[in-house]
Amino acid sequence: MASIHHAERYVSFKIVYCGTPIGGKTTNLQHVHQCLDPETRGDLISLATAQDRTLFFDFLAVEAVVLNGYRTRFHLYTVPGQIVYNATYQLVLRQADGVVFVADSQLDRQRDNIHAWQNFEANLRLNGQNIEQIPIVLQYNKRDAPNAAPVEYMEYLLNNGQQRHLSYEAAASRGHNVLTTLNAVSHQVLARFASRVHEFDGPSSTLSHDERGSSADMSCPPQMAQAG
Ligand SMILES: Nc1nc2c(ncn2[C@@H]2O[C@H](COP(=O)(O)OP(=O)(O)OP(=O)(O)O)[C@@H](O)[C@H]2O)c(=O)[nH]1
Ligand SMILES: [Mg+2]
Repeated sequence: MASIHHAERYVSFKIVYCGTPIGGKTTNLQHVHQCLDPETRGDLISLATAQDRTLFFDFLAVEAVVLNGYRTRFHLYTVPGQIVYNATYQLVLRQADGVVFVADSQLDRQRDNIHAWQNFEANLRLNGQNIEQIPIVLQYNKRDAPNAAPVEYMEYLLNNGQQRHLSYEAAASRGHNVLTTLNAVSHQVLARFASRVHEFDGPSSTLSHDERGSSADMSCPPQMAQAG
């Protein structure tokens, strides 16, 4: 849930990377960490098993646009993919302001993608949220894999509800479309915040109408810009 810190003059939001086990959630955060100016991001905190599977979660804080004197800070988390850690998954997902669902494009992972989506929906529900209430962006990762399924097929499997989500093709290990995905979900989170800002005991009175919806993208330095 968005929280407003008047003394330090910033608003923080929670964005959670869910998705298919070993689909590339941690790789997304690693790229964001590597790519952004250290002035605008904190350290990447990762708790992983010896096999590099996420044990609890990864965490990275990034700063973005300024809303009328208030900085915006996005707290990025990944959930653990292994089903034995589902209690942790649910806890990390609690009160998320936005979600990136990272699906694995490889043809033999499509069943796992569907199970992961069902598990995501179930965990949202157990937390008292649902997919209609929260900004969700889909990322079809590992597009570089030789056995990548057609995007139309993945859309049919995963993005077939009444409410269509934005979706991006990505290759997180090369950085392709990692920031594009993050910017898309943060735009949606800011837009939703702007529409509900009256509910907060926050800087609403100091935000003019235009400024509430304003946003600027997080971007890579020029030498990494092509990675997106
Ligand atoms: N070919 C390819 N491999 C990728 C890509 N993104 C991630 N990987 C690889 O996929 C494996 C799993 O990546 P992680 O980022 O650890 O996946 P995860 O979703 O965090 O995994 P869990 O936390 O264990 O569920 C690693 O070997 C990555 O290098 C990609 O775009 N293309
Ligand atoms: Mg991980």
